[in-house]
Amino acid sequence: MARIESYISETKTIAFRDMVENATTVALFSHVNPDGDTCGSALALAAVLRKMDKDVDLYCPSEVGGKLTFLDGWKAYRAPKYHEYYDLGIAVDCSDRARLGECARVADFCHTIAVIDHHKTSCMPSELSIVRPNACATAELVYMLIADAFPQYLDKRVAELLFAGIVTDSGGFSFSSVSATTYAIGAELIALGVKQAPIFDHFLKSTEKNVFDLRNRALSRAKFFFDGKVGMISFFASDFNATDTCERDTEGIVNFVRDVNGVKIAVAMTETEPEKFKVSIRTDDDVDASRIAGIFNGGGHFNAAGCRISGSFEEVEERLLKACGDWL
Ligand SMILES: [Mn+2]
Repeated sequence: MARIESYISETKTIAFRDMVENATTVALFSHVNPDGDTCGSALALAAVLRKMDKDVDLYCPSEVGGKLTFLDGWKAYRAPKYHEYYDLGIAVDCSDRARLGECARVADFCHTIAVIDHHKTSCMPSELSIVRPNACATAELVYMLIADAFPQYLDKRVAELLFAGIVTDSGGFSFSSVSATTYAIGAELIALGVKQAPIFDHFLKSTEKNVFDLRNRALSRAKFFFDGKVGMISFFASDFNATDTCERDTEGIVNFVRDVNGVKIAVAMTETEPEKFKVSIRTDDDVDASRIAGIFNGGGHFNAAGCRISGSFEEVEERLLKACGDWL
């Protein structure tokens, strides 16, 4: 089998290896509203670093729960020890400081910061930046780093965490961001003992009944504009109350709108506080979602991006529709 060509230069791989080897205490950071990629990647690194006898803490500004409890070691996010100082902080899948939320203050007390990320709009300040937007998941980059720098610690447990990261960010190896390299890494991980079917089922198919109810409420109110090229759904506090769900349960529902034939831009608005909305934008291959999100100081990937907008529902909807209309 052909060896997987790393996206990361030898210089950066060696710099990363040296940073890790020279550190005793390491803080790993996952982004706000965490997903399988940020947590799978951070937990895989944590497993490797612990085998090297590093003192590792995991930080996430949001609660790590729901589907992420499938990931081996997830409970470590609950009880970081809050060292006053870390030799090394590694921000994983985190495109800017704001996405660290209150954990940014922990990052401030790290002697050195390394960033491993694949967002197009990545701008997190660091001493070592490993940002490769051609990777479909940060887990791909973490695989490359571990395989080149610490291959002796790449075991089945680490492989499962990385596989979960790739599956969630690639829509099960289906998005246009997926490359031959993604499949090659998937094959390596399966060769290490990963059982793919339960991971696909868990992250892509299984749904709690209350999340199913939330999805039905939102989709039943979907609206379409510009001859069906733009589809919009919204989630309000009343939806979460009625179905006993929360913001993180909206994950992926917007894709049902994007999947409607003719839709080029799908938008989900989530009311996080009165007059404050978190916006998710999903597009087909003709439209750059990160540029639409950028109009509102957000960012992300070509086909998946987000931003936050304040205002009444009607105002925010109108501003978003105008931005979408300008792109069509
Ligand atoms: Mn990611």
